Amino acid sequence: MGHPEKSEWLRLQQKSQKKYRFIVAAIGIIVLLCVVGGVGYAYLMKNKGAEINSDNNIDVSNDDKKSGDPTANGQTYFTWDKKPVNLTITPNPALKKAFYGINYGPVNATFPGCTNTLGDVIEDVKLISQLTNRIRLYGMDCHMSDWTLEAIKLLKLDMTIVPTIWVDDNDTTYKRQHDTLIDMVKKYGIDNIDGVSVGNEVLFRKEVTPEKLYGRMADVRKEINSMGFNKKLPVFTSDLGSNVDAAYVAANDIMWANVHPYFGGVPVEQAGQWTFDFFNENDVKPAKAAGKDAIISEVGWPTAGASESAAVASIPNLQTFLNTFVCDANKLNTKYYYFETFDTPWKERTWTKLEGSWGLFYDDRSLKPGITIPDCLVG
Ligand SMILES: *[C@@H]1O[C@H](CO)[C@@H](O)[C@H](O)[C@H]1NC(C)=O
Ligand SMILES: *[C@@H]1O[C@H](CO)[C@@H](O)[C@H](O)[C@H]1NC(C)=O
Ligand SMILES: CC(=O)N[C@H]1CO[C@H](CO)[C@@H](O)[C@@H]1O
Repeated sequence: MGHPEKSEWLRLQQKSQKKYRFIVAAIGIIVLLCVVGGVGYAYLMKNKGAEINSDNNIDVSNDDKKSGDPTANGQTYFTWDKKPVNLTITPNPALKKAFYGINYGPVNATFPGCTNTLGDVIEDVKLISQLTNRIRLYGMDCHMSDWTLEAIKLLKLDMTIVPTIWVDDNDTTYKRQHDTLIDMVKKYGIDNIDGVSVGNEVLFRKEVTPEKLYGRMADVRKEINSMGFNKKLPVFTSDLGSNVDAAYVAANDIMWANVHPYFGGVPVEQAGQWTFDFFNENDVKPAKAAGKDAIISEVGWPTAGASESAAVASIPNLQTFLNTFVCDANKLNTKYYYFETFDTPWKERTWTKLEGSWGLFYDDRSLKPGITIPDCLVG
């Protein structure tokens, strides 16, 4: 297939710049932009001049006070629309534990708004636990990661997370995210953490230099691994699967690659095979040569939004992608985090319909109509 990665890179890069100019000009807000399916939890600061209270950054939820003591008995948790949460998981026969891992962005968890609740995260984790044992998260703000660990604990699940210290071009963001991660690790330990990602697609967005990012990764690795835990926590970043060079391989304990057949403009019938080929060539090979593991940090298919040449967003196409990727990946022992659990209306509001439409579920936790989760169990 030649070198699709190079043209993909250029195309996405140009798209990103166009979009950036448009948003800044049209809306006049600060948007730290990321364009690929793996739009992370960028921070949308509607009011540039606003003072952001440092307490609010960490202590934002209406549920925080109610859940001060997570071990308290008889505690009732509520979702944002005030529904009480029942900690018993009622199995949904439509859901199968077929995914190696899945990407999860809680609703209403967009800093500094943070109107999400622990109750929402518990409801989400009840659902996600029927699809996989592994969750990848995009940031530390709005309690999205520590509450996921809290939910796993409250529900007594054997699940793990990969939290991300979100990195953009603002050192304040990094410090806040970093400190929240360290606090979380102190509070919960690392038994339920598989590794820490420092940034997602930061190199693609060129928000910090590779040297600065790799330096931060080394610092975080040293910091956590000197805290006396009984296992070593891998530290890495995640970036486009095409964005790999020797320094990248050297800096990562594990290679995490976002691989998006959709942005490759691949027709859905070929998208599964394309993903395996692309990942093997660009990521597994260099990782293996360095004696390291490689994991697809994002792979998925959108159900609405603009087509990308031969790649068309629709629910039937999502089903085709699930049918041609998930069980084959499990058979091949390819490790992947499916992108993603829920639609993200905030991304649609901020960017495009396409960005917000990658969920298996709508944001109200209903499975998209006509979607059948493949039935091929993974451990
Ligand atoms: C929670 O749900 C379970 C299963 O549906 C039910 O048996 C139990 O009574 C519920 N608990 C509460 C407190 O509503
Ligand atoms: C960086 O982020 C903080 C809030 O997290 C904000 O107060 C500050 O203005 C930002 N700096 C820049 C240069 O955008
Ligand atoms: C309080 C709040 O922001 N609630 C929002 C949470 O997310 C749902 C689903 O996207 C919205 O409908 C709510 O308005």
